[in-house]
Amino acid sequence: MSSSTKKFTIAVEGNIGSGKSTVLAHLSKSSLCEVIAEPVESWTNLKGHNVLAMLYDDPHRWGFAFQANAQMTLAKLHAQTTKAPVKVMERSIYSARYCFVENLYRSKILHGAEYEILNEWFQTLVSGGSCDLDLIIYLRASPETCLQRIQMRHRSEEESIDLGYLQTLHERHEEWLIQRNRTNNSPPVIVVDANQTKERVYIDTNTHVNNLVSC
Ligand code: DCP
Repeated sequence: MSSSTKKFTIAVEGNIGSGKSTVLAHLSKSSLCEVIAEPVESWTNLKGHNVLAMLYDDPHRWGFAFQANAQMTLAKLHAQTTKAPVKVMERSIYSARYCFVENLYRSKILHGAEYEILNEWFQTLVSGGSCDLDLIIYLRASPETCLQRIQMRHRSEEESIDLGYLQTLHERHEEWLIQRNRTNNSPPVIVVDANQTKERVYIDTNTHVNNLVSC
């Protein structure tokens, strides 16, 4: 395939409140990109059930169900084809597994058996290649910045999120994307300083998307 017709898939990753949605809204204005937003709406209304609120209200009861559903919905988005040269995803099945599932397990919220079941499903879902990525853009923000942004946006389900939770999730992102301890078949990772103003973050991400397509 020539470089002009080759298609790319990018995942925009980063902690809760790091600014993924605003970066995606910005990239959606580019004719190069087709944006696939994370299905948060389907998590707050799963045939009338708000599984995101249920997760935060009682993580021991709902952590497994929430993450099973998140993995499945994300796998479907990975399999979706797009017309534009660059498909941009908000998060991926990889952050569901390496950040959220891992964090719930290490916090002793997920039982060992639940963790193994989710891991087995994850391995099966990614094994066919439909979840492959060409690039990860990591919006790296301090947990303090993320907390401020979460408090400003007032998503009702997230009122219980505190700095400690964001710090542990930040560590999971760092282990995965900076220390690279999941290196098997991992795509390249570009780190963008997401503590900057959103205008600076837009400029940086645009540059990386253009570089990917032109190389
Ligand atoms: N979530 C979760 N487990 C996952 C994926 C998400 O518990 N596997 C939760 C965390 C948040 C909500 O879903 O409460 C959405 O989180 P994201 O960080 O994916 O999306 P945001 O909209 O918060 O991102 P941003 O603020 O960067 O735009």
